[in-house]
Order: sequence, then C-alpha cells, then structure tokens
Amino acid sequence: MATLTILNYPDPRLHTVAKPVQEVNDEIHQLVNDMAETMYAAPGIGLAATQVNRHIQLIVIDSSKEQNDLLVLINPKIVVKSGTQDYEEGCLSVPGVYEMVTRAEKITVEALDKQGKKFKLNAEGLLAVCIQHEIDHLLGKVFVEYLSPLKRNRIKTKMIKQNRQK
Ligand code: K2U
Ligand code: ZN
Repeated sequence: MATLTILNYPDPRLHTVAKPVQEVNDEIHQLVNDMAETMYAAPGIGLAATQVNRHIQLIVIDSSKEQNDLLVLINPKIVVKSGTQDYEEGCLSVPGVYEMVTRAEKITVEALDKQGKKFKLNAEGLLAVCIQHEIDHLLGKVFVEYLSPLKRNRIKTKMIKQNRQK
C-alpha cells in the first residue's frame, strides 16, 4: 500500500475528464488500496482517481463513523436525482476552503464494484453529497466552480500562494 500525492487546485490536471475503466484487474485493485489509504490518511470521506492524477472513472468513499466501510465505485453513473440539499463542502484538493453547495438530496447511482460486478445504490444526505462531489471530479469539475467568479478567484489566488509556500 502507498499514500499518493493529491493534486491541489488550481492544477489544470484536475480538469481532465476521466476515461471508463475497461477491465477491473490487479492494477485497479492496487489503485483502490492506495486511494483508500490516501483518503483515510488525509483524512477524508471520499477521493476520486482524478485527484491522484489517474484519469479513470474510479471513486472510493467511506462516510461511516468508524471509517471501516469502504465503498468502491467504478464507472459510476447517476441514473435518478430528486430534491435539493445545501451542504458546506470541503475538498482534499482545495485544503482549508469550505463553502455551501446545493446538490440533489437523493440519488440512485449505478456502478461496478471492486469485483467488477454491476450494482445500484440509493443514497441521500452526506453520502449523496459525497458521491456527487466525487463524480464531479471524474468530469473534471471542482466544487469551487459552483461559487461566484469573485469567490472562486479569491480562492484561486489563496491556493496559488499556499502551493508556493510548500
Ligand atoms: O473529494 C474530496 O476532496 C473528498 C471530499 C469528499 C466530500 C466533499 C464534500 C462533502 C462531503 C464529502 C472531502 O474533502 S472529505 C472531507 C470531509 C469530511 C467530512 C465531511 C465533509 C468533508
Ligand atoms: Zn474534492
């Protein structure tokens, strides 16, 4: 297992559109393990492959209290959305920034699991927010893009300064 480097906004690689996973093989299994280790170490409750500079449709999530219930979504697709909810989101690629974002309240998502088997999941609340946030990453979208241009530019300037100091 290894912890991977997380890309920081405004790295242009975060705007890459991820490609579908063709075969759920040992390489994918290794990446799942490394992404999970990276997410738990951050700490976070979700991580998309885009954030570790791997541009394939793969997400890991663990929104459980005990952080012992890993959800793996390969080639995820939201097939049903209903309602709206506001949530103060953060992002491991935009450290120290928390802003309100409105997303669907309930979703149904179809994906492949770690064994490559198709499954369907109904989610609401924080899990629904996280899945939508992570699927945005696979589409090359970072949550700050939901904010006003003024707020987004202030965050971009702050992050560029922060990244220089590292
Ligand atoms: O994609 C990521 O950067 C991980 C996100 C996942 C997430 C974003 C917004 C709302 C829920 C989940 C977070 O950085 S993980 C940190 C976190 C932890 C608990 C609640 C919200 C965010
Ligand atoms: Zn994020």
